[in-house]
Amino acid sequence: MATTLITGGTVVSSTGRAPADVLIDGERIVGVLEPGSQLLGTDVAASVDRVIDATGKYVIPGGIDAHTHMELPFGGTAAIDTFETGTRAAAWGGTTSIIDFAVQRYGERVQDGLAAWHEKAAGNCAIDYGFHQIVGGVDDDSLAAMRSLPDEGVSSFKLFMAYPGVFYSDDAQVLKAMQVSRDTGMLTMMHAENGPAIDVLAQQLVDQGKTDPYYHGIARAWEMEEEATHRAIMLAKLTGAPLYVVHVSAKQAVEQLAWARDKGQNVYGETCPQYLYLSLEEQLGAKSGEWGSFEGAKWVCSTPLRSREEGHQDAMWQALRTNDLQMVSTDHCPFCMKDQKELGVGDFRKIPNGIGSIEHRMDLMYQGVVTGEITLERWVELTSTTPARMFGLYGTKGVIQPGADADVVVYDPYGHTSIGMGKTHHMNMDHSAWEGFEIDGHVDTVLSRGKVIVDDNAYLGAKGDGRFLKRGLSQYLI
Ligand code: DUC
Ligand code: ZN
Ligand code: ZN
Repeated sequence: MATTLITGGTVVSSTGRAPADVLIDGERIVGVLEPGSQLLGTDVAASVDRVIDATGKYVIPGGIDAHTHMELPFGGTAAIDTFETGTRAAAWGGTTSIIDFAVQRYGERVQDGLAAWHEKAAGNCAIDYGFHQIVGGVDDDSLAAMRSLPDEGVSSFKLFMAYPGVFYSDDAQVLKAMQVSRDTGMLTMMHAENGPAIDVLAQQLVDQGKTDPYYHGIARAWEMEEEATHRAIMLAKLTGAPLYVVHVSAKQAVEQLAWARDKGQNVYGETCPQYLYLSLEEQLGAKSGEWGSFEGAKWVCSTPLRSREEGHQDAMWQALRTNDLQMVSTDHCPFCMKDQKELGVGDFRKIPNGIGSIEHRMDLMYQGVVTGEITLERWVELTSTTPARMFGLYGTKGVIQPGADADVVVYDPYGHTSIGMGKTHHMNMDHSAWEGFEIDGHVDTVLSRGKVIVDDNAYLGAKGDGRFLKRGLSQYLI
């Protein structure tokens, strides 16, 4: 087994930073050493197989993106990143583990949905991967099947209060699924938007001829997110289920989470880079290029982008600082403009919902360190350590310490990353929602279980490097 020493860098954890050398043996970290790496009188650097010079750089635990949708069937098409392309792009961006969503729909068996996701991913991933289970059809069979998911290493499931006729669960179904969550310790992940009300508003807008992508965000008003978040909280309170609200974008939804947490309820929330940096106003103003006003389709996702004037983006950053939100995931769900997003020309309801960001999450969140929105330690906590703790991976992932997997990123704070179209990103899309973003930092080297998979702007990994992560229960259960 090869030994590696990462030397000269500053090791950053969720609780502090210090100059230290990281010793790796095979797939594991075996030591975090004083700089200079003398161990029992031996010069460690002279005796290892490989030395990685991290002088002037940060050494952080690999990113964990706990919300991705490779190949998700949606709106008559499917998310364009496969497990192969999406996880490779993740690696480029310093993410070394993902948790994707296996899908069960009405009339289908939960076991079959999970098996299908194993088949898509196995042998194809560049980095380690786990699954949550989407339960899109809550009935007696699926409720019974859900109880054995923790034994399969799937310790969380997602329900949708949106998308009637597709993934939607009504309150009775949510209540029953949350009872399973309470009994098993599985985390209930909630897409909290009032889908039936949104569908009425969307129909009325289309009837008025308001069909541009921008109206997607008007139909999915923040009141719909606030209301559904509150309802999810109350159903979780009633049942005693641990609740994790995904892709929070409305400041009023954060207020609901903070209110419940202040009362001692076990609820958590994530936001995504798009809700920190992008806005409804910019989506409205996007009229460049070949797509004209349809350009806004690049930023159609759900929950939608929110108004900057109303202060949602500032509220998300604040909540990340105050721990009213605990994590940042991407909700990576990429669709090309050609043949995919363009299905919604003339009717925003037909635009497949989703943005691709898996490659940029670590960089985009580091930009928050540069601008002073969050600290360096909080960057690591939001993108790696808390995801590991929240989703039953901590110790193996999310931390640089002896015994942990050697998933390590060497990040150069003096480097630079320009985000452009296809030429500069590695996701499978024909565009980028992040085009034009400039990052004051750069992912230099990425190790996945001890193997260097990205170094000096070159991809050195291989399809099939990644293994399935059998997850334990969340550390956040009480
Ligand atoms: N939101 C998206 O933007 N895409 C897929 C599903 C979801 O909830
Ligand atoms: Zn969702
Ligand atoms: Zn999602």
